[in-house]
Amino acid sequence: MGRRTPDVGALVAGARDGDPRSVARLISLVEQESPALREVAAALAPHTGRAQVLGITGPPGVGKSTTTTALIRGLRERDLRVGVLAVDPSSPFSGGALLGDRVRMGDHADDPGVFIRSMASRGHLGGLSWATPQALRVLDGAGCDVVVVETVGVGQSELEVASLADTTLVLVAPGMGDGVQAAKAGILEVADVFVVNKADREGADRTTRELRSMLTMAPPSDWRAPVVRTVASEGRGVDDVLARVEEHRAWLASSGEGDRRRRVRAAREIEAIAVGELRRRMGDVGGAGAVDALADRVVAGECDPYAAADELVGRL
Ligand SMILES: Nc1nc2c(ncn2[C@@H]2O[C@H](COP(=O)(O)OP(=O)(O)OP(=O)(O)O)[C@@H](O)[C@H]2O)c(=O)[nH]1
Ligand SMILES: [Mg+2]
Repeated sequence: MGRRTPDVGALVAGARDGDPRSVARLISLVEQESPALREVAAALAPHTGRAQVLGITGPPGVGKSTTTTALIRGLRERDLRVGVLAVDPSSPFSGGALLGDRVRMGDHADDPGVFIRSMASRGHLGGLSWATPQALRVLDGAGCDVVVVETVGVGQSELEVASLADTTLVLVAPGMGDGVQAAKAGILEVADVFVVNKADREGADRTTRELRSMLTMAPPSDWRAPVVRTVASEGRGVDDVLARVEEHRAWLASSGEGDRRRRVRAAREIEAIAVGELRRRMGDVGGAGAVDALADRVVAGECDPYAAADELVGRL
């Protein structure tokens, strides 16, 4: 099998058998925007839609990776297969098949039920890579019951992770002044579960109280985000987080909200692909100097830019 002509069928079959190298290769094809992507997507489609996507966001250093590692342990105890996509992590993970060279491995590197992959965020700082939804599909297709997406909460990325996830965990820690700030930044609406991590530190009570009182002011909803306290570095509170995640999963199913979120997600994906395709065709159309020729006419006052744009679009 050459690098240039991947045997997509074999890779997808391998991924479904839990072969980490096949999973890694498929995610690489996604990252490289391989021409084989369409074939990959088509081959994966019948095998996707099962995984629960768990978004984890929060400010730098709040304990996202530590929490993810603790969640992996809890999920493995429940005999669930876990995938992890870390978007630009600055700290190492442990516990599973390393799908690439950007994340260092820890103590239980040989667990075949865990796939971990780090992805560079492209486009904007801290934001989710455009490739993340496709990589999610690979892990879903590879039979992961839960896929955790960790992204550092700066700017828009917590909103982005929430748009990808079925269930979004927002982490805060005492003493970082994050409780209030998080709420102000609109995080209140995206959090399905709040986690006050580093509960071993002073101020955890206050942060928890602040969050709870802010939540009482949120607009009424069928689902009220619970506030859970954890000491992720010691695994404390993690079972409680998993219990809330399970409750949220059940609520998503019974309320119809789960289907609604997935439809929104699929619609965004389709739009992004379509816009990308239009851009590419636009490039083809404009490539032969067509835009330059139109620009000359606009500069010469022979036509206005709207008419020129219409002409260009008309050639697509
Ligand atoms: N005291 C205490 N320290 C913790 C806890 N959880 C994590 N830490 C420590 O906090 C530091 C940051 O943890 P990470 O899990 O790397 O945090 P992160 O949010 O993934 O960080 P970035 O990916 O860089 O944004 C590490 O030194 C952890 O050991 C906790 O519950 N209590
Ligand atoms: Mg991290």
